[in-house]
Amino acid sequence: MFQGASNFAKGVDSAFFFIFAISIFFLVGLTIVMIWFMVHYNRKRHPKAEQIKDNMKLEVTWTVIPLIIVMLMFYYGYAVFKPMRQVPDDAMVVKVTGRMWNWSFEYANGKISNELVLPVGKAVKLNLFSPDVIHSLYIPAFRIKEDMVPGKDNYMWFIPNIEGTYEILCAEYCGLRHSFMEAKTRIVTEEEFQKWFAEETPIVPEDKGLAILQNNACTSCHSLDGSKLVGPTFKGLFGSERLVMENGVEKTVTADSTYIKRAILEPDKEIVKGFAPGMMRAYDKVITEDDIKAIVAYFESQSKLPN
Ligand SMILES: [Cu+2]
Repeated sequence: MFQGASNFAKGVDSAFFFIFAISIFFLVGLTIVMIWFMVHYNRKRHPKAEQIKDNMKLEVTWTVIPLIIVMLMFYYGYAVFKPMRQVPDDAMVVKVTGRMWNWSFEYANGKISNELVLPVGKAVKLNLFSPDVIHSLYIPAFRIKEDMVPGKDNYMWFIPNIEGTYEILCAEYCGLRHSFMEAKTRIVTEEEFQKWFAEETPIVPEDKGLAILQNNACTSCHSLDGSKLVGPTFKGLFGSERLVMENGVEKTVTADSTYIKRAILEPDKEIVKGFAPGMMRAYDKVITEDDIKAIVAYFESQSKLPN
């Protein structure tokens, strides 16, 4: 028997098909009645219009039956929804950050990953966090979706039932690169998970800056290869001359460490010509002084590479 990819999959599908079947029944039923009325009561057969008033039996019937139907729909929906909000005590907790525009998953041991790796058959609670706008964590195969509202804590939980790789999407339109905001969840055996969990994510010292850029989704808008995305590319940034607009005045600045720091902390102060203002939020509460040093060091190291 089909068990579904998560503990909620079957329940959600049943509630959906229940409502779907009722909708199909009424679509077909109402269409038939409509056509029958059109034929039966057309002007040729009934040239004189007639006012029909009060039919207690009929009115009670068409009030009570729909009431029962919508209450049944409510019951099925609620019966499936309720356990989704009751997290078992032994659930493993993972903090999920959804930002413009990527996902990261932080485990109890501090491990941060761009992929949600979970052991099969174990309950997991995802604490949902958004630092910028509303996102929505959606795992279609598991039939779960929950909004992530900045400033409001939210969560979801589930038990993955079948090993495999499943898609994670953002289901709330969150800006230009919303459709690129995807990740994968990999459901593995307990042993594989423990092995992965204990592994350190290697961060090479030279790449610390790049890791910070990637973890904060900077590279979702600023390409590394020279292509134009939402913001100017990072390629060849360090030491280059940039034409920027400050308060409507054009000027040239050199992309040195102070410029890079300004661009991170006050992104709207100077806008590189050809790009729109208001596209990037200030990162003053997210990226620390040390992070900025690492980022600058990364850009500097890149500028020394042969083209
Ligand atoms: Cu989003």
